[in-house]
Amino acid sequence: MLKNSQKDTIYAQAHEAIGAFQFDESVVAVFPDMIQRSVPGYQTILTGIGELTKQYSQANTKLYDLGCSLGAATLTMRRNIQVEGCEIISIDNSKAMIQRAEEYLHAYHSDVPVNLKCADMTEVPIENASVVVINFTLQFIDPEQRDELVKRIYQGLKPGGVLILSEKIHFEDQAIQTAIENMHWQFKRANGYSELEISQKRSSLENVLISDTEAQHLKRLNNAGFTSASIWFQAYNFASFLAIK
Ligand code: GEK
Repeated sequence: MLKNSQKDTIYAQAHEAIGAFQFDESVVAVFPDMIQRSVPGYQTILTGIGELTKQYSQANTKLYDLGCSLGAATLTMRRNIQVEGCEIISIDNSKAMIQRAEEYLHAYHSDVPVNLKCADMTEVPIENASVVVINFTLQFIDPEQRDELVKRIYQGLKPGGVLILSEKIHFEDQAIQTAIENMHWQFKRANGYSELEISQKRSSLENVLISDTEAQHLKRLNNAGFTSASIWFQAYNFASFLAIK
């Protein structure tokens, strides 16, 4: 588990214009605090990723953490591998994230090699994989590129391998969408975010975080070839899917 760094106050003051959200140095500095106070169930999902890594990592294979940020999922995967000859490949396209992730990962000892790369996850080859994690990052990828990426992951997985995909989701039914979105905002208020922070963050994520519904995710997973796919955890509008090859 990553230690809390600085408190996230990025949107605490009124901004004259809200630019599109970027994973730059100011976000990196507050990231562990930001994600814990914004994503309900984040810690439980990390614990689940560890459990699933224990169950599904296969000897002499690769494990991927795509959109790794500071490496929280990488750390829990690394701690839970119980077979020989594994390597973790962790990818993020923000240089500032990868630099800080290096420091976090080196702070703990492990015999499992981690290959941290600053790259676009849509361009990274996936091969000989037993576990692929995308923890809250597919939502930032151009929707037109999502099917292809999930297909390539399916093809790069060994039989019995898994994709663990966590995402913010939305609901077709407008009344349900409103109710659950309100619960998420209440979660943020309870974690100390003000109305101004919530609304400015919301504007900055518009057109940057493009969510799908549960049905869209399951259809994409099935079309890619995964016959077994289901949500294994959900807290409000944040869900994690398990797909088994
Ligand atoms: C965690 N998984 O703590 N290629 C690679 N990385 C990308 C791309 C891309 N095309 N687009 C965005 N990113 C982490 C949390 S955060 C989720 C993931 C959030 C990266 C981006 O730089 C950022 O670090 C990450 O995806 C999303 O378990 O902030 O809501």
